[in-house]
Amino acid sequence: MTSDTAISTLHAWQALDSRGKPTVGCEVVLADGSRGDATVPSGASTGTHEARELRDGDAGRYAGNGVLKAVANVEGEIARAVRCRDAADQAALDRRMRELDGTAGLGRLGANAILSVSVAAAVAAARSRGRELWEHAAAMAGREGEAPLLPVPMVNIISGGAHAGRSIDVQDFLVVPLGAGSFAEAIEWASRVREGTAQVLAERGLPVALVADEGGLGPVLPANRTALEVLCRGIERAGLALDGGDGRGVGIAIDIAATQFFDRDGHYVLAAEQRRLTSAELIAELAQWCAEFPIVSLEDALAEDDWEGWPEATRVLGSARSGQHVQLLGDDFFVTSLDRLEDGITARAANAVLVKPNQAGTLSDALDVVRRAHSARYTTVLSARSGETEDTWLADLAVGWRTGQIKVGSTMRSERTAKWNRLIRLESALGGKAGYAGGRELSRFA
Ligand code: 2PG
Ligand code: MG
Repeated sequence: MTSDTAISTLHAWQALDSRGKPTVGCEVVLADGSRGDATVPSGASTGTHEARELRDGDAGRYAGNGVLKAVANVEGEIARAVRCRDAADQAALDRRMRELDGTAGLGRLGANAILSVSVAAAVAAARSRGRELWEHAAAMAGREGEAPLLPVPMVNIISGGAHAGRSIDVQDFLVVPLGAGSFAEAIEWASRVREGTAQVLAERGLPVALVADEGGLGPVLPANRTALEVLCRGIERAGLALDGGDGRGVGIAIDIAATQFFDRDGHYVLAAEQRRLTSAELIAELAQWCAEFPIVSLEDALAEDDWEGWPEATRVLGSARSGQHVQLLGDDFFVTSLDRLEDGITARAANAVLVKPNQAGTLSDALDVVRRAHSARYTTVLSARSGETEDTWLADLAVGWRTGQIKVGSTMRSERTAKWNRLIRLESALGGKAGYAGGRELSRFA
């Protein structure tokens, strides 16, 4: 007998992401008629080791970025392989697709194709059972009985690097509203900081050339540290306090995205400042920043394969803020890969993992990374990509999987606000039933 949640049909299409680049959309229909759909994101500063998107490569349409081959794979090979399989058994479904692809990076069928099915199946299974997606995600993680947990947001204010025409080398400067008492209040604080920072930039005559890819400010700045100074003044302008270690103020998170400016002979090239640094020199520079500014999290402080530097960076920078814990977050370094995380744990490299489902290629693989991270006392930040859609499944995963933190971009642009709004709505609907991770989350295992 087929179960209600057996997959009956898959339908896929080529959608557009927030950069106007094609991405895969997919709908899964189950035996009981329940439907779930999903569109998948795409990065600009991608790590070498992440799962592979399949793009058409013909220069004629969308400059080769079309995803019609991936769409055809969903409706052809993948549909044939998963038909009649149980959408409620996420692990088995994802395993089947991984076997079918047969490559480590899922590049044959496309990680974009596979993830779209993985997520759409979860959405359909949740609907079939009359559950919210976060509840289904909690069940998937074996945490059904626990209170849902709203994550602390890490919110983009200033961008450089690959997200803003490389006006500065460092990619993203974000705020973590440590002292806010709820998710909604944290977003309100971040929104005020964005406005305050825009005012400070305007007063200093620093032109904001563009709204960056994730909705942050993309100013032309003379040096990377100028962004930190301006951000601090922006926080104060917003009437908020810089984090002083008591958890009441606003902390700064930086995505250095160091892979992006690491050259072949092993140097970190700060083009905006015409400087070339060794790994040790970059660590020293960042330690200086941590001593001067209220930095609570450093993402990709070093390049993706700088395995010598990462343990040192973790040792030095993890406590570079006079006794305060600093989160050392691996993005391109871990690429949401269990194997790389294991190596990192063994090497004592980093103390936190950025989790991007499309780096892994399936929901189950991403969930395995969250679980392993927590068991090794690494904190987790669920993250959107710089190329996103209006879809909101990421917000539900953060709550159900209890990742504790989430990074989605700035407080404007609909593909960003869609996720914040989903979390605000969940917080309001769940009321006292839900917890809010709060600012202590970043140092929960320290
Ligand atoms: C990152 C992400 C999101 P991208 O580097 O953390 O900010 O960017 O999606 O371009 O990799
Ligand atoms: Mg990053």
